[in-house]
Order: sequence, then C-alpha cells, then structure tokens
Amino acid sequence: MIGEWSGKGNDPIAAPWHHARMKRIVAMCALMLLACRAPHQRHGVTIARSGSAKARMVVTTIAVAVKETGPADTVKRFGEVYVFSPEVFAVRRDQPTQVTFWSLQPDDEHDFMLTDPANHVLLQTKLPPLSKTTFVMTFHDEGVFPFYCKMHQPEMSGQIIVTR
Ligand SMILES: [Cu+2]
Repeated sequence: MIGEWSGKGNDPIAAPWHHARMKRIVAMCALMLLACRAPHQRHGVTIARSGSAKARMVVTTIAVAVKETGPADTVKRFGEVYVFSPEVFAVRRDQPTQVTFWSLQPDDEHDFMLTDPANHVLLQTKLPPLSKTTFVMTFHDEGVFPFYCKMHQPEMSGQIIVTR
C-alpha cells in the first residue's frame, strides 16, 4: 500500500488522490490513538484519564535526600532518594477512584508503573517535574497491586490494596 503511492510523489495529477490517502491514514492513526486513550480493562482494572469517581487519593513525590539540600553524606552514599507519599493506600473494589500524582520536584522526573499481584504491568506513565497526573482507576479484583517509580529503585515503591 505504502509503495503504491510513494512512487507518485512528484506527479501533480496524483496529488489529490495522494492527499485523500494521507487523510485516510491520518484518520486511522487518530482512531487508533483514541482507542488507546479510551478506558481499558486489563488484568482486573479499568484505567481512564478522567471520569466521575467515588473516592479520591493524592499521591505526592517527596524528596528525602537530594543534592540541593542534602543531607550531603546520604546523597554521597546512596544518591538522591525519593519516596511516594503515601506509599500504601487502600481502594474499594469496583469503586472508581481518582488518583492524582503530584510531582513536587522542579528538576527531577519520576514515573509510575502499576502492576497486578502477578507482576503484569497495568500502567506505565511519566510524572514530569511540577505536574499533576490524574487517573480514574477501578479495580475489579481484590489484592495487593504494587507500584514503582522505575527511576528511583528500590526506595520509590508502594502498594495499592484493593479491598471489599
Ligand atoms: Cu522517582
């Protein structure tokens, strides 16, 4: 398909047809993107970027030891250390819960990776400096769902406990 129209790049007569084909490809990509952004259920959880929620959680990123403010000996020994706060929180099964991550550091990126109890990855996202990132999560299975900032391991880790 691609080879079919790539040969006609310089042909002015082919241009409108070429344009229509481009538009169709762009539309298809847009549709695929939309499908990715739509709420999806994997391994017992539905995750959306927005929507109504019955409960709310705010998870901040805390700098425990950083090069700007120290303690210098700690940074020297372990590097910069951050934690999620809270590191453990509970949500109710089947209750849409808005979870907002506040990345409080002006100069350090974080990320968030959520897995199911069997360590299948459910969600991976960046938490850019000085940003709020919100999801509406609805867990359909009880259990302990670990999460991580992959950039700051092992200390920046936590668990969502899904309860009845
Ligand atoms: Cu981090």
